[in-house]
Amino acid sequence: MSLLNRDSAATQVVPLVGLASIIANIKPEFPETAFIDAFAEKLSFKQTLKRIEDFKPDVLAFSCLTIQINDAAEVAEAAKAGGNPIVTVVGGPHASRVPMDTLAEFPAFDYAVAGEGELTMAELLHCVADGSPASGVKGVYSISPDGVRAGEPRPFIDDLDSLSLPDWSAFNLDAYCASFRLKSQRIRELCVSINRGCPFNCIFCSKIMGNKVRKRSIPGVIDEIQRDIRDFGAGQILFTDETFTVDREGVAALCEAMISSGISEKISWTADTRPDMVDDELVALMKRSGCFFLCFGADSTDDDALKIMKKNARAANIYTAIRMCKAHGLQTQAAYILGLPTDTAQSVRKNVSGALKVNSDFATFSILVPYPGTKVMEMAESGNEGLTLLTKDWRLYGKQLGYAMETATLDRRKLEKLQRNAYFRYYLRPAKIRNVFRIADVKMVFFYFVSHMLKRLGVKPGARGSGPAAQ
Ligand code: B12
Ligand code: SF4
Repeated sequence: MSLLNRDSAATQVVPLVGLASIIANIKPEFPETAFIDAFAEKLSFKQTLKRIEDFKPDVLAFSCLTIQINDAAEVAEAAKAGGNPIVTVVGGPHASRVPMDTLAEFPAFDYAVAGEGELTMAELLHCVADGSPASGVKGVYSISPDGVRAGEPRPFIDDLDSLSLPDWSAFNLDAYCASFRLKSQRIRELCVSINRGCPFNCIFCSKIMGNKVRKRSIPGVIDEIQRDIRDFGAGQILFTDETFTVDREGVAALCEAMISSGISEKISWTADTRPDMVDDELVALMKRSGCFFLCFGADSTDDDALKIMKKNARAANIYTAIRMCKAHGLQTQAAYILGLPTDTAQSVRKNVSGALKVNSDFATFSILVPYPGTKVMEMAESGNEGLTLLTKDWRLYGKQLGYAMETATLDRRKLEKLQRNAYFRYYLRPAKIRNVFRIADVKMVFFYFVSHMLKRLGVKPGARGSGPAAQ
C-alpha cells in the first residue's frame, strides 16, 4: 500500500508505477494481492485500517517516501495490535537507503526491502508462505528479537525487459486526477518508466536506482503504452524517469515509434529531465510525438551553486532549455532549490531573480531536504559547511516545509520567508497569473494555493488523521 503524504507540494497524485510493477511480478504466484492508495483515495487512518481488516492479509507491505514512513509505521502497528500475526514489510525510497535504521526505529516493520522490489518481494513472500527464514533473500533486511541483524544488497535488475508490464488492475484509477500537469481532469494519466538509474551524483539526490542507466527496449515500452490506452483508458502518460532524456538516442527512437504507431495521435505525454539533456531537434521531435509539458531539475540559476550541488551542468542550460521548449510550444516547469550550504539571503534572491528571467510556465522553490542516504544528510549530520540538522522527525521532511535543516546564515524562519517571497515574486506577476490559469486546472491551482497558505498560517503538517487535508 501507498501511504499518506504531508508535503504541501504534492499536487501530483499519480498511480505509482513501481508498485504496479511489483504487483505484476508477484501476482502470477500470489494472485490474492490487493492494493490500497490511502493518499489518492483520501482515506483516513481508520478507513485505511478498516480496508486492511476487511482484506485480512497475511502480509502487509508499504511503499514509503521519507515523509510517509511514520504514518506507515502507525498503520503497521495498529494492524498488528492484539497479537495479529500479520507480517509487515516496508520498501521504497526511505527504506531503500536506510533499511536497518528503519527497522530499528520502527519495530512495527518485520522486514525492510532495499532497492527494486519485484524479485525480492516474490522471494520474500515464498519464505513467508513456507515459514522459512527470509534472512538469505538478497535485498531483505531484518532484526531478530534478540537483536541479530541480517540483510545484504540485491544487485539491480539488468534486463528490465524480463519484468512483466506494470499491472494497474488492482488500482482504483478513478482516484487519480489531481495533477496540475493534466490537460484536463477528465483525462486518465498513467505512469511509465523507460529507464532506471542515473549517472550523475547530485548531493541532494537519494539515488534509489543506482548509477548505471538500465534501458528497456523500445518495442517493450510501446507495447506498454498501447496496453495502457487499450486496457486502462490512459489518455496521458507521465514518464517517471528521473532523467527521461539521459539516453538521447533511445528517447528519439521512442518518439519516432510513438509517431509511427499512431500513439501520438491518441495520447499526450509529459516527463522530467535535466536542462542540459535536451537539444532543439529532440524537443521538436518530442513535441511531434505528443509531449506537451516538460519539467526540468534546474536547481539553480547560478553556476557556483550548481557546482556545490555537484550537478555537473551550467546555469545557461536552463535558459536555453526553456527557450527551446517555448519555441516548440511545450509548457514548462523548472524546479529550484533554496538553502544550499553556502546560500545567503542575497544568493537565494539572486537565484530567484534568475528564475524570473528563465520564466518557465511554472516554477517550484524547494527548501533543501537532507533525505537519508544523501550527501546532504551526511554533511548535515556532521555539521559540515555550516549545516545544522534540526530534526529526524521524518514527518517534517518535506521540500516545501524547511523544518529539517538550517544553513550557517539562514535559519528555518529566514528560509521559509525567502521561499514564500520566491513564490510571490514568481507568480504574482500579471502575465504569470494569466498564464497559470490559462494552462493549469483552476481547481488544482486553488488547492495548492490554499494548502500552502494554511501551512504558513500555522496549520502544522504533522496534524494526524487524514490524507490530502494533512498535506
Ligand atoms: C517520478 C517521481 C515522482 C513522480 C511520481 C511519484 C512517485 N512516487 O513515483 C512525482 C512527480 C509525482 C513525484 C513527486 C514527489 N516526489 Co518523487 N520521484 C520520482 C522519481 C524520479 C522516480 C520514481 C519512479 O517512478 N521510479 C520508477 C519505479 C519503477 O521505481 P520506484 O517507484 O522507486 O519503485 C521501486 C523500488 O523503490 C521498490 N519499491 C517501492 N515501493 C516498494 C514497496 C515495497 C513493499 C517493496 C518491497 C519495494 C518497493 O520497488 C519498486 C520496483 O522496483 C524518484 C527518483 C527515483 N529514482 O526513485 C523521485 C523520488 C521518489 N521523489 C521524491 C520526492 C521527495 C517527491 C516529493 C515529496 C517531492 C515534492 N513534494 O516536491 C513528491 C511526492 C509526491 C507523492 N505523492 O508521491 C524523492 C523521495 C526521497 C525520500 N527519501 O523521500 C525521490 C527519491 C527523489 C529524490 N529526491 O531523491 N515524484
Ligand atoms: S537529481 Fe537527477 S540528475 Fe541528479 S543524481 Fe538525482 S536523478 Fe541524477
